[in-house]
Amino acid sequence: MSSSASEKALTSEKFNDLKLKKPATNSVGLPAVTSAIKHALKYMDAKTAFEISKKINQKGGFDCPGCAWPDPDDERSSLGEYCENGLKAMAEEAQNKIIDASFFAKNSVDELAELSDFQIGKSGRLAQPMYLAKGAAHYTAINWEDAYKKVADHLNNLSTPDEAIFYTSGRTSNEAAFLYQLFVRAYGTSNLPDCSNMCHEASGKALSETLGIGKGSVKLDDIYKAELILVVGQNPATNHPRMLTALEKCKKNGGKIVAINPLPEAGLIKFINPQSPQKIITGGTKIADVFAQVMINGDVALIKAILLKLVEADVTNNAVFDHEFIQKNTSFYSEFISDLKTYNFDDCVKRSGVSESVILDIVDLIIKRDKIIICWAMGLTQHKNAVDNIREFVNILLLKGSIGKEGAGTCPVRGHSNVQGDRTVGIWEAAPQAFLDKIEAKFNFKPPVKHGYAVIDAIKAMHEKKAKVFFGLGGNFISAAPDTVYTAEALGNCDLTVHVSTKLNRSHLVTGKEALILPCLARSEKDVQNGQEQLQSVENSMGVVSATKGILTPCSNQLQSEVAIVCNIAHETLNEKSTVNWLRYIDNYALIRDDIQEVVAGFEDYNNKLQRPEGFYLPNGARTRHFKTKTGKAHFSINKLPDWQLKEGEFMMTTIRSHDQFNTTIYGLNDRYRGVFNERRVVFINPEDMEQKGLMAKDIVNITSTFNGVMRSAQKFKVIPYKIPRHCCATYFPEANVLVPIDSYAHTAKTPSSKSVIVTIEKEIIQNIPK
Ligand SMILES: Nc1nc2c(c(=O)[nH]1)N[C@H]1C(S)=C(S)[C@@H](COP(=O)(O)OP(=O)(O)OC[C@H]3O[C@@H](n4cnc5c(=O)[nH]c(N)nc54)[C@H](O)[C@@H]3O)O[C@H]1N2
Ligand SMILES: Nc1nc2c(c(=O)[nH]1)N[C@H]1C(S)=C(S)[C@@H](COP(=O)(O)OP(=O)(O)OC[C@H]3O[C@@H](n4cnc5c(=O)[nH]c(N)nc54)[C@H](O)[C@@H]3O)O[C@H]1N2
Ligand SMILES: [Mo]
Repeated sequence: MSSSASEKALTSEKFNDLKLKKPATNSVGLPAVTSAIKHALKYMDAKTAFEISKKINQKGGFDCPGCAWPDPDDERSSLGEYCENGLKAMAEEAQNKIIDASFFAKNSVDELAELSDFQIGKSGRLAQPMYLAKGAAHYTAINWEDAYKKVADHLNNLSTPDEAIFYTSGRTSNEAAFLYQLFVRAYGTSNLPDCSNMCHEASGKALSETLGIGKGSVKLDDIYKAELILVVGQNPATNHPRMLTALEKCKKNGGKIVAINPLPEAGLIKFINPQSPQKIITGGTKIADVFAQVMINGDVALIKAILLKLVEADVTNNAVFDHEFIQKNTSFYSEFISDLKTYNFDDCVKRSGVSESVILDIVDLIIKRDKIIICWAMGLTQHKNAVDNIREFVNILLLKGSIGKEGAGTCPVRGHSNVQGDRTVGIWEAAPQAFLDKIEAKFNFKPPVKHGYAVIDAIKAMHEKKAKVFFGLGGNFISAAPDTVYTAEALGNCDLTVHVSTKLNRSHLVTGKEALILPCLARSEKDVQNGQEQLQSVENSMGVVSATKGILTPCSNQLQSEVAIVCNIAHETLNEKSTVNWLRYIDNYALIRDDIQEVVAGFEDYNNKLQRPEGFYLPNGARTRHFKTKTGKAHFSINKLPDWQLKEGEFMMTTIRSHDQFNTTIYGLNDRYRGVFNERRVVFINPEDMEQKGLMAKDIVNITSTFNGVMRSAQKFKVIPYKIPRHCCATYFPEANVLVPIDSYAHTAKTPSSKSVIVTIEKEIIQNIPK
């Protein structure tokens, strides 16, 4: 009998050979360069690696498919504008192995599901369309026309378009994303969940409410000019390595940096610029001037403690806050101050886990400076109180007038390379009415007004059998989503699951009754349509739209571009009913941009502006103090202290990325900076907690979370003693996603609370597993 969806969804519990070293006290430098080159040459041939390194993130080249950190507006480094992990991302895309029908004939779906995520990823690039028939054990080849027809037949047989779900991951270009959402709306639903729902959705919500725009306000140049930067809940050395170069510049200009994190991440301590031979010799730049080792989910308490001291200081000398800015540009200041005064400083200090002296150091830095930037990522956004976390940090900026001026503002550091652009061009289950009206005016059909499902609701709808077709444009839904077993059951309930992908992943193995794999061109590959090389575009974390053009020969001649796939499916599904001529876009992507500029604000003269090598900035009200909120001013907000409490023996668990992964793509089994080698099924625990529980390094434990009376467990993790606050622990995503309850998510944003899961940890009884 074949395995169930949930059996196939779980990551392998087999151990490797865990080795531990002392965590690093600095990041990047020569080891990063050598590690990147070694990795690249293991999976790519030398010529490809060289070609890539010359074009990646260069003007006229292609955008790194890794993170969304911006490229400098002016000069680009001749030594290469990429990082160790960008090169690893490339090695995944440009690897020299391919997967075709013979691979699937040899390996059944059940057999593939037995492999680890690392092994699945290393199987090779998907090279031809594949189909899994009802009840079949193996995928078999299918031609593109039949594949399109199957998707169209399923979609046209649903009783309502709302029974279909159209997921997007953040690598899709603006052009493909725009057409995709246009198709989904023309088909008749707003079910457009995306990876952002699990990522920066809470930032979008908090920033829209308080500053009138769901994106950050700073430019790269502001980072260089800031007097103080707070880096909160973010591990830049691993996830945005080029950010460290910008932080280094800030420090060189006299700026100070505060890191707020439960873990002493290497990159926050010291950075050795790999582009500077001198720095490699002299030992680099100290990054954080103050490190606040906050309790997991202790951020609101920490900020409240800071705010209370700031108010006290302002009352004493009335020069701490920018009262002119507050008066002229903000609303709800007095309400905010009266609420703040109901909190007790000592209580907040205790709940933050940070010592009073460190808090006073931060307060002192804030008092004396007003060019302040707050940078953050998943450490703030993946909690029940995620929106509050971010709004509370915005309060600090508003008090100081640190928004809409040079060297100051908000900097949510986005994840996927085009996740921000996808949302800008319409991947949004809750798109504003004004956008829908523009679509209607331009394309002559009425898009559905009702909001669709975001990720959590999409999973529930599939679980409850209200949705029957799942379509993924990129991504790896089963491994990225929370509550692995529940999500697997949900996908298993579908009649059809379809994935447009570059690489094999677990979502191709945890399928509906039928499944399709549609292999597409990767960012780095040439996209030639009708004899012409096509250009696409992306938006980075700071709102710059720029062109990207692949340079490599595609790994197979059977791949199609995402644009072509979307257009063909739209044409096949909607055929003569459609008011849009889908097929005309395939031959010339400039036509897509002509239409985007008529629908999306800020894209006027799109094709011409894209010729600028450095790209162009989209308009951003917060940058110029034009706050598009209900009152037309920036809003102070009132946020409660989160009300969780740990019972005896419980831990607050956060799920993090290792240095050797890009989300669910596992590059390797090491986490070099944290001193962990050759293993991912690990849990980081404070040595004092270990002693109390009678645990030794490398002991095997099982982890359980109980939420609303339902128990979820993850078996067999090895214990690692680590400098993490007491009563906290950390595991890697996606191995621990099975513990994240589907119903535990951020209020209003619905980001799964994968950074604060209350768990218990018990030693595994069987002790005959090799350590
Ligand atoms: N190489 C590489 N680059 C990537 C990615 C990748 O997987 N690999 N992923 C991309 C994506 S999609 C994203 S969204 C970003 C993610 O980038 P990050 O947000 O940096 O990634 P995480 O590993 O989730 O790290 C979260 C950080 O928050 C800290 N943290 C955990 N809980 C808390 C808390 O309660 N409070 C505070 N203050 N901090 C906390 C953790 O210790 C960790 O340092 O990176 C992008 N870039
Ligand atoms: N517990 C826990 N869960 C998390 C997180 C966490 O911190 N903790 N982080 C969350 C975050 S921030 C995010 S963004 C999500 C990520 O969720 P996703 O975006 O769904 O996951 P990825 O791992 O980035 O997707 C990788 C797959 O995308 C496909 N792919 C790669 N490049 C391309 C391309 O150019 N085109 C197409 N069509 N496909 C491509 C490949 O097949 C690859 O296997 O996970 C979330 N889940
Ligand atoms: Mo993300």
